[in-house]
Amino acid sequence: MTERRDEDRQTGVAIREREEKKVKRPRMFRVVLHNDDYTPMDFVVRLLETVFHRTEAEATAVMLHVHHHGQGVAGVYTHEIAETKVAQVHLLARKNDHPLMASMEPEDEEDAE
Ligand code: TYC
Repeated sequence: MTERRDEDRQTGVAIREREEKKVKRPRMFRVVLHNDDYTPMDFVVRLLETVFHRTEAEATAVMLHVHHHGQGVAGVYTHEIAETKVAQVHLLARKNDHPLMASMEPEDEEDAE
């Protein structure tokens, strides 16, 4: 929303605008894991299970995808949750002395990168 005209400042219109905004679904963000040569495969699988609630089969498939293609999607979340997941990955990785990297990107094509 940009500028609002005088008649839009009337109470009824303002309330309707807010109600319409409330039901819009939030922008979603992909949390991306990046490959490296040092993080153990088993660590990445356990992390996908614990942080991203993947089953062992899903976690293994995502880990192998990242290993072979350079990066892969761990999960899709709202902005704040995605930020938290990225921070959790980095915290867990550093605590275990692994260089594992994660990032987030908007799911929508229009505002991507
Ligand atoms: N390439 C790593 C290895 O061979 C495994 C790995 C997978 C690392 C996924 C990071 O996000 C990653 N041990």
